[in-house]
Amino acid sequence: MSMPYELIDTQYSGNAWKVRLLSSFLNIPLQRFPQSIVDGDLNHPDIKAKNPLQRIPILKTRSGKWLSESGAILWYLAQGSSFLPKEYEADIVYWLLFEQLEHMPYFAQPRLQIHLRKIRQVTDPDMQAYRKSGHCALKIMEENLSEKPYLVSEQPTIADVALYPYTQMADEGGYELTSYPAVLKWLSRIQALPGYIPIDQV
Ligand SMILES: N[C@@H](CCC(=O)N[C@@H](CS)C(=O)NCC(=O)O)C(=O)O
Repeated sequence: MSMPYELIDTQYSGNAWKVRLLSSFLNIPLQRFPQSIVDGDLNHPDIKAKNPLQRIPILKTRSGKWLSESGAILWYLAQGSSFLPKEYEADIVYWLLFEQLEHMPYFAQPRLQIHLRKIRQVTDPDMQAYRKSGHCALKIMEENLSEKPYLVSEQPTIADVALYPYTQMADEGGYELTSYPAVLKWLSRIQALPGYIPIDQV
């Protein structure tokens, strides 16, 4: 077995879960260095030297360089595997950008503020505004997933891994997904893949 990759993460970050999930699907060993966001671990100069934005996940690549941004890490780890097929690279870039620009903020923020930090109510207007944008993203996913089992093809790719965590945890931000049957089936399909791990698996 090859040397494990070093991953700086936190247990309940959806962005970090993407990396652990892909590593488990691909049987890539990881050595985790979990941080506590609330305790200010990310303010440490060591973290700033690895990612000037002081956010996790951060992965040490084989060249010794520290790589941040979950989409970049997924791309790096998936190279040469079925999760990054050459013929769908442009489609995968589309979904990675979609996830960061049109999806993740509208799911991660209400989850963080309502469920994790408990500083907002589900009915607060700013939380409703996040969900309004999030529903636009869900409609686009629903249309695509009504035509095929995974976002870009018949097989799972890093596009699915990128979009999965925050969609799966949407209820923690006050979302109701019953009007997205294709999205719900896709979530179940991903959970049934060999190597699937839940967010709280240590
Ligand atoms: N675009 C980044 C976002 C990373 C991110 O926001 N990570 C959160 C945890 S989910 C974090 O480190 N938050 C700490 C902070 O912003 O202070 C990615 O996809 O990796």
